[in-house]
Amino acid sequence: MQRLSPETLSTLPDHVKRPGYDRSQLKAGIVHLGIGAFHRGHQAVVNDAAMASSGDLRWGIVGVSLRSPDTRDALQAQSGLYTVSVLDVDEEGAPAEHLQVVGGLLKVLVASEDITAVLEQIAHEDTRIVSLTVTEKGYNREPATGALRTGDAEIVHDLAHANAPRSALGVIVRSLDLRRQRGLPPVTLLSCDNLPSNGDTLRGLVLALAEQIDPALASWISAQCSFPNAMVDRIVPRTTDADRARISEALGVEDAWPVVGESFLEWVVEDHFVAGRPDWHLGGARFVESAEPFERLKLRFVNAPQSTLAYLGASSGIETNNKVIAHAPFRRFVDRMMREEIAPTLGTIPGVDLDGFRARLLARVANPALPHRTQQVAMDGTQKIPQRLLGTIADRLRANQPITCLSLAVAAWIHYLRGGDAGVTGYSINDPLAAELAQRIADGDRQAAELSNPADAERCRVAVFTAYTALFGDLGRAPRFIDAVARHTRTLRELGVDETVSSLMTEQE
Ligand code: CS2
Repeated sequence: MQRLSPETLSTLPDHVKRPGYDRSQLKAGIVHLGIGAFHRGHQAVVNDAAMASSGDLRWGIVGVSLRSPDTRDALQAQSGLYTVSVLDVDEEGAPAEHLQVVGGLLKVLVASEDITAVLEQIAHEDTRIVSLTVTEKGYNREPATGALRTGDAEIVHDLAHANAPRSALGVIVRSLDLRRQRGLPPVTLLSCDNLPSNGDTLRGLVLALAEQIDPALASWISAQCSFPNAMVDRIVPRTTDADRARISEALGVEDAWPVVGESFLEWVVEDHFVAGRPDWHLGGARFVESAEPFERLKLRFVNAPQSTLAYLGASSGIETNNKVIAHAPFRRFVDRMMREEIAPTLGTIPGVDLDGFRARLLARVANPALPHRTQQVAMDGTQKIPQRLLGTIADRLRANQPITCLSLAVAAWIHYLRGGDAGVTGYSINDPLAAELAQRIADGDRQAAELSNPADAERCRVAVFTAYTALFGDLGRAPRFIDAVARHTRTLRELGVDETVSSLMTEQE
């Protein structure tokens, strides 16, 4: 089979959408750090639509992989072209797939192979925006406070070798230094990761690192560059070999790394761009003065239910989130958690009807055409749980409100870390702090072994675990929180996930 490439574009079937502009005229206005599936199925799609509608072609994208050459190796032979497959079900419930070839990605650089090329690309005069999807752990931050983890191995390295950085933060700081030294204009740094106030967070981390390298540089960045906050939303699971084969077959040419996603797409961005920006609103983005309410909605009302379903599912041996939510007790549980415990913490969000949003989210997760692996969503819990679940719990405890369902979500995570239900095998914990988590669980078990009353022993296990302040902050010492979680971890271990959730739902009816 021939490869997808500029030469084979004209051979694609008519139903495949193609770039609606002249690729040869593109300039590289955007450098994107973390060129994984999410960016390619989200920002790059909006950017393509905006360039096609506006004719402003200054916004081609140079992708950067910080470590792995995989994406570059797959896309180089395709001159950066790749397919986005939108997978939904039609009105009769049959899977429906729409294919689009995205053209805005010019090339992919691999920082671990050639850091100079990456730094020079950001320090190029055409670059106006540096955007990021490096996932939560790519920010080298303390999960509870968001502060720079100065003891982190990557940060220690970047402080010692500021000219050859490894972390995304180090790359940004060094390349901004080159821009400043060369008298080039500042750029906008745009985080597109699922973090609270992601732009402000990125700004704080970049400045903290820059300050230690050169305070004058920190002042320049602070005065010149902008860091808009943004809410991003689209379910984009990891591409499978079956996706590759099906999509290549439909194209009639091989695409080595297409991206699959749902039709739903949201991007709410604060309009603070110091060096101009594409007309992304022409591709479906919304520009606002403050993205904070939307980010909160996203983390608490989209990501928290997804994580909860993933922990319930992964620890009871269910492979994908659409299958987890197809199980009625799990669906009713998550619906109730959203309605009774999360929605009241969200306040009023302009233009958003929370009941409609909840129903739509449940339908999005249930999409049978788009299986999202529970283990994929379950990974990196330490980096996700604080903003997805713990903030909501802390708000509710402050207001003296029940946390029955939310504490079960946290307990399900702990149950997952302990290996899940009896008989569920074959997974390992994928988390940058996995060793610390395992140590806490072992310490809790050792201390609990000294207690004869099973309820006291369980409480002790949970208290030792949640005393991990870098993760839980003060919440981890709150007796109401510890009691609520311990009640559930005990039943999860004794009865398993299904019975715990089912009996909770019956009990509350
Ligand atoms: C998911 C997200 O993997 C995960 O942690 O919760 O990738 C989620 O699908 C997206 O944020 C949806 O916008």
